[in-house]
Amino acid sequence: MPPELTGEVVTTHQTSMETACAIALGSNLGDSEQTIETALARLERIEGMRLGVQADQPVRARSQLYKTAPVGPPQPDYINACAIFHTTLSPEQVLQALLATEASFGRLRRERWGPRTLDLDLLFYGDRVMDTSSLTLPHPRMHERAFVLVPLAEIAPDWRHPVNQQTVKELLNQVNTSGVYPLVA
Ligand code: A4P
Ligand code: MG
Repeated sequence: MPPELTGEVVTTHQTSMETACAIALGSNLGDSEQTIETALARLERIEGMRLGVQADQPVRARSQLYKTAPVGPPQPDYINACAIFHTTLSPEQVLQALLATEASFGRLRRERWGPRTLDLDLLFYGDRVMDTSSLTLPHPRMHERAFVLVPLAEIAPDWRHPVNQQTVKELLNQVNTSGVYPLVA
């Protein structure tokens, strides 16, 4: 495993310094595979963001890439992936980092759920539950989306959703995963 994919294993989602957060990446415009790899590299370079491992899960901190059928209006297939970062940033600062990274790929917001060069969603920030005009945690639609749960279950199967108390693996068992395939290089 490359060194950047390893990290110390923390015993809780929240240490005095860092909080584990789960991020979903999606793209269906342009060279989506390259976009997701570059986006991960850019996120790693942000001060206070460290690609890490999930509590008690000394496994890869990023999933493989998946090809997924689009949810929403007709549009090209997506490439999706998930990653876990350990961060010293606040939830709002993580969101700003995600929005800035989306913008760095030239994303323009048009149609809701429409095609995009890069979509970055904050799924979990530790066990934080919040709902403000700019940020809802956990992400409000993550629990019903196979294109999120399949990659997330690969790297964080036992992370418990702080609202419905089900693990990612349990949530995955309740959704239809047809249309979500590992991308074979
Ligand atoms: N926002 C609030 N909470 C969060 C959060 N937890 N994470 C706010 C990220 N953003 C959050 O997001 C709009 C605003 O949501 C942000 O400015 C932030 O303040 P957006 O990304 O501009 O809107 P959107 O993505 O067009 O809409 P939405 O509802 O977030 O779309 P989703 O849910 O992200 O779905 N099909 C496949 N197969 N794969 C996909 O990745 N993605 C979508 C987009 C649709 N269909 C897909 C996929
Ligand atoms: Mg989004």
